[in-house]
Amino acid sequence: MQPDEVWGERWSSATLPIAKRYMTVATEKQSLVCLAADRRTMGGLFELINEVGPFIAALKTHVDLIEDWSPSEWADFCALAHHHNLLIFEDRKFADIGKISRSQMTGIYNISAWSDIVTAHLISGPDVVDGLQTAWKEVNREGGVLLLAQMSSRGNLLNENYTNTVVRLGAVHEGVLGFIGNGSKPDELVELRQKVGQQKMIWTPGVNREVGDGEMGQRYGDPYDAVIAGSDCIIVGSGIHGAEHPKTAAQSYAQISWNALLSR
Ligand code: 5BU
Repeated sequence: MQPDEVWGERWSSATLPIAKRYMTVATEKQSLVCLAADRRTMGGLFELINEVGPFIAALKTHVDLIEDWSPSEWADFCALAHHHNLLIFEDRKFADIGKISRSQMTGIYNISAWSDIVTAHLISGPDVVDGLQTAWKEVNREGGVLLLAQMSSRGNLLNENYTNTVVRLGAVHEGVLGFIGNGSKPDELVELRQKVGQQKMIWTPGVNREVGDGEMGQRYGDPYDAVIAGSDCIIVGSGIHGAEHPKTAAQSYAQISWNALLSR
């Protein structure tokens, strides 16, 4: 199957190269799964990617979680991710003014050098996106920003008004790959998709086959329902890395998400 057949308007109206890259990889691997690789050691990360790499399309990192992080091991880790044809997504949730966000893409972790996607809050205004895009341009790389339009955690302060503003500003910004939506609430996702339209992506954390409340205010919705409601990528963490058999779990999330996309 070719990506344009599977993704329809999302493919034909995508403007960012990274959007097409994601859709191509997801089609090749028949998986709409982004693994939230929340492991605290480099060894743990390597082990996880070696196990589930073939069944996921993207890898979401929190680089500042890793206790034994070093630039050289991180370079090896990124090479392994590329070997598995994975997009690398640093969930940094940038929120500062444009020029500081741009600088925060460098620094000790040098995020602009290896990330394909990053998250940002739009609380400081749209210049945060320009700052992040400038950082990628400065190292001759292309990337895309996912704006937090919703969150999966209970009691979050991203109310409907705020969501609407983020979508209105983000939908017309060419540096924006799409939006983070709340994977735990399919009804909210349907509404978000209506607001976003067909062009931009919606990626959703808060997804687990065991629906309900998670640890410390996290909430989970069903992976199939999330894709049917309009999610283009299910972000799954503990559903995979916390499973008894991460490989089997990853295969299962891949299959569910792919079937849901085909039905959609
Ligand atoms: P979990 O183990 O599937 O609950 O992991 C979820 C991941 O998604 C974790 O890395 C969070 O930082 C991330 N996340 C989230 O859970 N909810 C959100 O609204 C956003 C990110 Br934005």
